[in-house]
Amino acid sequence: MPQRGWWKRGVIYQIYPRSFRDSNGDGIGDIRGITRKLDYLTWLGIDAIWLSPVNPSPMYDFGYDISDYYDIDPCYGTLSDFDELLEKAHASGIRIIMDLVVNHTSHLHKWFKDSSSARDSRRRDWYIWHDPVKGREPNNWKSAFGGSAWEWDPHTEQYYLHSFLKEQPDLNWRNPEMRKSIHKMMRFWLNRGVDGFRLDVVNWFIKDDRFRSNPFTIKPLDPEKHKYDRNRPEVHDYIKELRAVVDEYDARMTVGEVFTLPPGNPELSASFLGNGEDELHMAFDFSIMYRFWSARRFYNCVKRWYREIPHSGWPCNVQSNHDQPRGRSRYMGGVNSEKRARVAAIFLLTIKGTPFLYYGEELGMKNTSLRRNEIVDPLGKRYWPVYRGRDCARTPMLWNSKTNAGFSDGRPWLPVDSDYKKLNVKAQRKDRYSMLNLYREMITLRKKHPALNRGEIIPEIKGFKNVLAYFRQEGDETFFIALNFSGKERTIHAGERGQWRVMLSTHRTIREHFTSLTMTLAPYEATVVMRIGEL
Ligand code: TEU
Ligand code: CA
Repeated sequence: MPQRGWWKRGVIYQIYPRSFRDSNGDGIGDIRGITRKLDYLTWLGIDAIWLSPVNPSPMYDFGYDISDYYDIDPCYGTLSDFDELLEKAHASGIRIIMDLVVNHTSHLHKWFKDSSSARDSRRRDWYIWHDPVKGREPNNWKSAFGGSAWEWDPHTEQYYLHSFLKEQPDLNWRNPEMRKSIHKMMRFWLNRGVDGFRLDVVNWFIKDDRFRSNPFTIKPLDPEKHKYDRNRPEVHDYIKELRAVVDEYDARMTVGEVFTLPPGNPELSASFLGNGEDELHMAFDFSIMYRFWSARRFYNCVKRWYREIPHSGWPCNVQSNHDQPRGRSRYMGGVNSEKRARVAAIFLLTIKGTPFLYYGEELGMKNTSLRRNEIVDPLGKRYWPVYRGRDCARTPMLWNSKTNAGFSDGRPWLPVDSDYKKLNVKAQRKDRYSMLNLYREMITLRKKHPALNRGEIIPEIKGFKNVLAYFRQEGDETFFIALNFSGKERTIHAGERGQWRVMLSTHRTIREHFTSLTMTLAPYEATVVMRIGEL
């Protein structure tokens, strides 16, 4: 199904495979489970699935520690299950994006086994080894998951670097042979038909070649803290190499996770697009995920984000993923949390750039509250109760009101959210005014109208009195989107003339016509109108 640029028009849906649908009752979501739910995804109208890692893994970090890049973990199925998913998804017009986790492997990967077997092993230099300095760790680099980033290997008497768990040793991207193996592995999946990759922590691949210690600072969010172990400028040479591999194939895409502290760095994220054509197709900027609920703040985020995107590059937008609390909970609306989530949904699906949805977001799923003994995420286990980790946003998808919300016939690996009786796919499909149907309607409208997917965005009200309004335009199509982030009624006026009609709204059930863009928005109203003629 080649069609270049499909990813600019499409909506991408992230599936955390452990939690989507379990087909064999072992409590763990799997590939066959996803294949069975393709009907649902087709109905919803998404264009592609980004699948969090499904390769073999000892699961210290639930798949983000890969021990074999060429296979599928038995708990998720087999290679032929994967091929079946690919084939059936493609037949329904849905593309598959794999997670490419290549900053590190599992410590059980055969490359690391070889590398750590002896100082003169063939793959010694595929990982990052260092002698002690003054009898200690070579420098002050810290693991993102706590403690020093260096682990002592008593067998070969050197330290190895791990930016995450010690079970996730970092690959040495400066080694050309290692890179060739990654490229070969990418071709293996591209030849099988996958439509692209999401690159895990792409800004961490390259470390300082002199292993200088990071500047000492007591400010927890100081970017200087990671001056030498992340965001090294040389990384771009290797991203260009990687892009060239993907470009050997038709209509494939890449999206990079650019993870920084402080969170969200639009300039850095955009730098991974290169000149717009020679690095990644898209990169995440997480700024919005860390902003409090406010029209002005949201506006400023996207404004800065668009400003950084190179002329021939393309933005993508995201509000939730498997590492962050669920959007609906983050917006902290209390009794209005669902209303806020609806405004956020229309915002995400109408601003310029490819939207990424996280499974369950379309139902308005919230964080699940978990007890200490239910936590399995290594981060949550380590930092409880100060930080409870990421499990709260990884609980099973809610399909219906039956046992385990229809996720599994066995005991789910994480508890099912207690809201499931009301908040589930089956109930929401039937309810015309549900969150799910709002997402579906908006996705359908977005697909139908070029102005809403690839059109220019022209801001009109930039957060004044907590209202955001903008036009989207392409050819002779013009849309006007008005979002009331506040809990109060707001009357707005936009100067544009013409005849307009309501196409979608969280509040207006009648397809009203307007002859001027003066309207009173209900609290938390989100309305999309289209120009239907001249005045
Ligand atoms: O995430 C990168 C990352 O830095 C986050 O794990 C972050 O530190 C954490 O969420 C705290 O908010 C990627 C993956 O998305 C994540 O799931 C993996 O655990 C990590 O890389 C290692 O592969
Ligand atoms: Ca299973």
